[in-house]
Amino acid sequence: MGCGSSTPAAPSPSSGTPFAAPSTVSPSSNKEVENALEAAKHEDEGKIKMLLLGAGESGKSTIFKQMRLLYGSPRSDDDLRMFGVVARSNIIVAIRKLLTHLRALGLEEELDRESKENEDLDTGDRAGMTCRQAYDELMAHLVDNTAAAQDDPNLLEGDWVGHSARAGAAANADAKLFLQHFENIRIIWQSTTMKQVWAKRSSINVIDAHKDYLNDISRIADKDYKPTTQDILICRVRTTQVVQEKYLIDGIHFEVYDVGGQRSERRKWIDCFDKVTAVIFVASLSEFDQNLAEAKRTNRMVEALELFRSVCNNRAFEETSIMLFLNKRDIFADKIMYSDIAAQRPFSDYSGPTKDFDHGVLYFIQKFKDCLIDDEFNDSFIHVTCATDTNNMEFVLDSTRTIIMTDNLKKSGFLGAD
Ligand SMILES: Nc1nc2c(ncn2[C@@H]2O[C@H](COP(=O)(O)OP(=O)(O)O)[C@@H](O)[C@H]2O)c(=O)[nH]1
Ligand SMILES: [Mg+2]
Repeated sequence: MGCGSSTPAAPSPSSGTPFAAPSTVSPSSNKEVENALEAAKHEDEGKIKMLLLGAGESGKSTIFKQMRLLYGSPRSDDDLRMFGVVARSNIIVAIRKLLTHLRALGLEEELDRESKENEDLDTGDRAGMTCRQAYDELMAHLVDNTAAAQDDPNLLEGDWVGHSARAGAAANADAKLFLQHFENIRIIWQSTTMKQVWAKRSSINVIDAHKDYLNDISRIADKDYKPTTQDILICRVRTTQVVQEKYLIDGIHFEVYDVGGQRSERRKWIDCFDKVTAVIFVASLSEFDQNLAEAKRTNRMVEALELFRSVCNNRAFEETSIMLFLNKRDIFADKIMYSDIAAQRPFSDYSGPTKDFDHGVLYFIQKFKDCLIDDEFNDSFIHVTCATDTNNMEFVLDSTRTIIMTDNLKKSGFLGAD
C-alpha cells in the first residue's frame, strides 16, 4: 500500500481549475469531440477518489454524513422526513433488544420491586403506570406480539415527519409503533432496572449512540419533530448499496464512496476499487469487548484488524493512501472504566494499566500497525476520532484532505518522498 512512498505515473492532482462536465458538451465537430474527451480525461485525472471502508457499525456512514454536512448542500425536507422515520424506528429496535435482555438477565423481579417502591413514594410523573406495567405492555406489543395490533388511522395526522416511502416499510411500521408506545418506552427507560440492563449491553448489539434518542423520547414523539443535525448523525440506516457523493472543495473534485460493512456486503466493494486515491479505514475502538452481529463468536476488533490487513495488503491499493480512523473514542473512554482490555481473550497480552485511555489507544494503534507486512505506517495517517462530533470531524477531515493531497502529489512525482 502507499503510505508515504513515492511512485511515478499515478494520476496528477488538479490545478484547481473547474472542470467542464462532459454531459453538458454537445460536440458538433471532431475537434469538439476531442476537446470533450480531453476534458473528461482531465476530470478523471484530477479528482480525488476516496473510499470509506471498515466493518459494519464502525462509523463509515456517519463520517460520510459529516462530509455532506461540512462540504455539501443542506438536507431537503424529504431527507429530514426519512431520517425522522428512521430515528423513531431505531428507538424501537433498541428498546426491543433491551427488553428482551432484561428478561434474559432475570431482572423482572427487580422491576416489580422498583414499581412497588415508586408506588410507595408516589413520585408523580408516571402517567399512572408503573415501570412493570409499562414493561408488560411493551413486551406484549413489541417483543412477544401477544397483544392485538392497534390500528389508529389518525396516528400520523398533523405529524411533520409522518410517513416516508424512502425509509422502507419496516422502518415506517416501527415508527408508528414508536408513536403508539413512546410513553411506556420513556417510563421503562427511566427505570433503575433498565440502567442495569444498559450497563450489561455488550452482548446484544444495541447502538450506544441511541442512548441520546432514548433520553429524548418526548421531543422525538412530538408532532412538530424535525430531526436535528445530531439526530441525523446518530441515525442508523444499514448501508446495503455503494453510495457516492461528489464535492468540490477548494477547487478539487472529491468523489467519496460509502459501502456496507457487513460480511455479506463486502463483495460489492470490489466494484469501487479502480483508481482509488485514498481509503479511510474506519475501526471502532469501543468494540474490543463485542462480537459481530453476523458471526456471534467473532470479536469485532479482531474482525476489524483482519479486514484492515486485507485492505492494506490488497494489490488494488498499492498506490492508494490509507488513512486509519480509530473511531468511537468517546464510547471507548466510557467503556474502559468498567471493561478491562486484558480480560478479552484476543487482547490478553495487554499489559498497560486498566481504565487508561492513552495506553489503551496506543495498544490498539500498535495492533493495527502490526497488520502491515512491509510498510511503515506514518502516524499522521492515523486519527483517533469521534464521528458524531462535528468539530472533531471538521478538524480530522481537513487534515486528512491535506495529507491525501500531499501524498498524491508525492506519488505523482510532483513532490519528493519523505
Ligand atoms: N458515540 C458515538 N457513536 C458513533 C460514533 N461513530 C458512529 N457512531 C454511531 O454508531 C452507529 C453506527 O454507525 P454507522 O456510521 O452507521 O456505521 P457503518 O456501518 O460503518 O456505516 C450509528 O448509530 C452512529 O451514530 C462515535 O464516534 N461515537
Ligand atoms: Mg454504513
